[in-house]
Amino acid sequence: MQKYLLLSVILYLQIIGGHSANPAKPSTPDCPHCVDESQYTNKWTMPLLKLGEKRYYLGIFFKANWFKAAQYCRYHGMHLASIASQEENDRLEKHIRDFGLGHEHFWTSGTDLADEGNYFWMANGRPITFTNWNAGEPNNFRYENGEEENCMELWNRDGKGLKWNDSPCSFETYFVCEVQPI
Ligand SMILES: [Ca+2]
Ligand SMILES: [Ca+2]
Repeated sequence: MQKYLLLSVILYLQIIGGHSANPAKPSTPDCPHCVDESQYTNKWTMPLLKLGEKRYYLGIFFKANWFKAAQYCRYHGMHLASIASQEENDRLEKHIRDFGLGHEHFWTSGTDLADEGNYFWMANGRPITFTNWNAGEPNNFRYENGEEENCMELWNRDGKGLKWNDSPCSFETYFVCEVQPI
């Protein structure tokens, strides 16, 4: 009996120790984009980027079509990103540019797959209110294989910054995941 009691105490101490061995790392002047993950430690183990009130994960280690990018975000408890305001747009754009990836394409959760011409954010189901489309977009370009453009990406097409463009959902590129506010 004593043996079991001792075992229980050891297990208990290991559990307590496990929690305290993983302290939060809040933002500091040296690491302005570090995230205080204390309340997320158990759910998100990925390096999150804090910009304003939102937390993102930049998918830049592999390129994926829109669906696989969305799947990757979901697998890690997130969604492809939504952009609700100029501030969110500017913060994200600045970070991607500062990261040296301003020339790349990034998937967001914007799509008109359900209803051509009516874009909404798959991340939260909300219609798009703030917009940042590039000139002439979304143009729903139709390709030779019949595929049209139904998924929204950020792309610096003509040196005007990371504007929005509708692109074929099968296109493989980088992506931005976001943590949904609790
Ligand atoms: Ca379309
Ligand atoms: Ca387009």
